Amino acid sequence: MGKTIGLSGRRIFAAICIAGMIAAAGCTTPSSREDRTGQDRLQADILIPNIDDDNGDGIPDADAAPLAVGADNEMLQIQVFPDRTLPRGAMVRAEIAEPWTRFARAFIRMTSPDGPRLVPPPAEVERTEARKRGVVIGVEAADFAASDRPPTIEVNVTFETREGRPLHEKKILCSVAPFLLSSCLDPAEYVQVVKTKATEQFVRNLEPLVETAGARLEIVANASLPEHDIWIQDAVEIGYATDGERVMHVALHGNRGRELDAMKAAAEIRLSSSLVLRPRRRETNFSEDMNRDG
Ligand SMILES: [Ca+2]
Ligand SMILES: [Ca+2]
Repeated sequence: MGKTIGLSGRRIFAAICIAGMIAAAGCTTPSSREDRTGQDRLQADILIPNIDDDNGDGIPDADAAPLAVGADNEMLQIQVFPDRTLPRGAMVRAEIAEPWTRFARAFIRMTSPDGPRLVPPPAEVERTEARKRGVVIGVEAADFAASDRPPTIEVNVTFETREGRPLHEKKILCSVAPFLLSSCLDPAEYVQVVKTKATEQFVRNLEPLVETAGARLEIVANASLPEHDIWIQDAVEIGYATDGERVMHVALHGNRGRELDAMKAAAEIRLSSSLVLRPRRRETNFSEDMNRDG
């Protein structure tokens, strides 16, 4: 019926440590992303899925056109240096390899009078920029890994002549941060509870108890909600993701197709740009987590 949401400093620290270990094991640091060697060295970075709403338009960022350069923390910008001076008119492609093709996007950073912007590939290489700063590839994930989608995204970057003759290829590897389930042992920041005719008295009784515990009660109510669609833990699964530096609160969208799922999705994306939702395929069953989440 209710769900507690919170993330203690200790758990954030633990999450950062875990992600930090991943980064140390297989990822470059931001300052080492520059690849000036000209060799086909593999690069890797950690992506937090870009399913939040940094521009507040109510649409997860990965489902819309890319935001202004620098406005979206979940869009990694990775420099790639061609191994030689490129001929006039050279093009660059950036393609997401399977099985992530439909679940990630790659863009090319281009200059414009209004400042840099990210455009879909292919694009003509800006040779002066490329000599100074390389070609910058924007990469974002649109979902977490799944049983048929390992947590590594491969981006194939190809430089070619204007006529399409390949000149040089590079691969970029990006790790996708895992979804980490929140624990019911975390101190609660707020408690979500569904209020219908069936739960009115329960919600009334709960409110002072939640306040005494130092948390806030968030009542989910809507006239269109069926009286017995009251189990919030079936409608949303809460957790977080981290790249070792940042922690993003994540709420997975319920997959029952019930009214409460959709209502929670709309409410959460309005509530906060750091609390995000995305419909999930029925590969996990939130109901099975009930006993763990409370
Ligand atoms: Ca974002
Ligand atoms: Ca958005």
